[in-house]
Amino acid sequence: MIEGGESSAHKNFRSGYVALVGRPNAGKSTLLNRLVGEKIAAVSNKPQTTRWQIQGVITRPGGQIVLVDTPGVHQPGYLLNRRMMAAVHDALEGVQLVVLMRDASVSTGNGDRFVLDLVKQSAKPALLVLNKTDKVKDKAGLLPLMEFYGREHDWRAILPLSALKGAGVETLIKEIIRQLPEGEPVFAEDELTDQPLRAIVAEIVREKILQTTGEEIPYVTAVVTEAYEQERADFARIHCAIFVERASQKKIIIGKGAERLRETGTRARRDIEKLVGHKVYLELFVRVEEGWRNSGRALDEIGIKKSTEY
Ligand SMILES: Nc1nc2c(ncn2[C@@H]2O[C@H](COP(=O)(O)OP(=O)(O)OP(=O)(O)O)[C@@H](O)[C@H]2O)c(=O)[nH]1
Ligand SMILES: [Mg+2]
Repeated sequence: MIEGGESSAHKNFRSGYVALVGRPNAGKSTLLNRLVGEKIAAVSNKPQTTRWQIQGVITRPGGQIVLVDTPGVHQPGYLLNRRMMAAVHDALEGVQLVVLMRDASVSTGNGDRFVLDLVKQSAKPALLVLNKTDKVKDKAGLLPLMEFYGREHDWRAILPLSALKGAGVETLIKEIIRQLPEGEPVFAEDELTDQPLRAIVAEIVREKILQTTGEEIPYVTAVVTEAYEQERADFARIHCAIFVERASQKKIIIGKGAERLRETGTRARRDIEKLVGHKVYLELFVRVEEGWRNSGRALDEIGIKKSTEY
C-alpha cells in the first residue's frame, strides 16, 4: 500500500485536544499548572475559580497534549455562570478525549452524577482521574469509588493521582498520549498556553485576591489587565483593574490602610516576575461595576466570552 508522506512522517507521534472536566474544586487547574510547569490558571480552595477555557500545551518525545481546563460544573445562576457552563460544553465538543477529574477525598453527590452524565453524553473516549489521593489515608478506600465509576461508564483507564504532590501525573500523561490519534504537534514545543500574558497576569491577581479575602469575595471579583507596557527588555509596567459589585466589597479588597491590597499586589508581583523572568511594577485599581455578573457588556469587557449560553 502506498501512503502519503504526511502520515508516515508523523508515525509514532500522537497529538490532540483533551478536555479536563469535573466539579468545582476537584483540582483541575492545579493539574493543568503542574503538567505545563507554569502557573497559567488560578487555583484556590474556593469553588468556581476557573471562568473560561484555558489551554495548556504538554509536549513529550512521543506526543503533544493540548489540555483544555474548564470551569467546574455547577448550576448556572448569573449570566457569568451560564457563560462558564458554555465553556464546558464547548470544550467537550472540540476535543478527542475527555478527562473527568473527581476529588477522591469527598463522598459522591448529585454534582458528581451530573458531571458523569455530561461526559457520557459527549460520547467521547474518557479517562477517569481520582485526585487528592494524598488526602486518602487508606488507599483501599478508593476501591468503592472505582467500582462505582466502573459500573457507570466504559473508561479507557482509571488513574489515581495527586495533582498537588505530583504523584501519578507522568503516568497520566503517558496514558493520555496513548489514547490520542497519530498526528503532528499543534503548537511549537516552547508554547505553553493559548492565554495571552495579559490574561495570565489577571488570573494571577485574581488568585491572590481569593487567597487574601474570605468567602464573600470570590464570586463578585473579576480582574482585567488594562495596560501592559514592556518599558525595557527586563522591566514591565502593569496596570490591573479589579471589578467588584459594591462599595462595601471594594473596602474588603483594599483592607484597613490598604494593607490587604498591598499584600495581594506583592504576592501577585512575585508570581508574575517568576513567570516573565524580570522585574515588574504592578499597579492595582479597584472599580465598582454594579451587577457585572449579569451584564453582557461588562462580561465582554472582562473577556468572559459569549458562546451558546446555558
Ligand atoms: N490535598 C490536595 N489538594 C489539592 C490537590 N489538587 C488540588 N488541590 C487543592 O484543591 C483546591 C482546588 O484546586 P483547583 O485546582 O483550583 O480546582 P479546580 O477544579 O480548578 O476548581 P474550579 O476552577 O473552581 O472548577 C486548591 O486548594 C488546591 O490546592 C491534591 O492532589 N491534593
Ligand atoms: Mg479551576
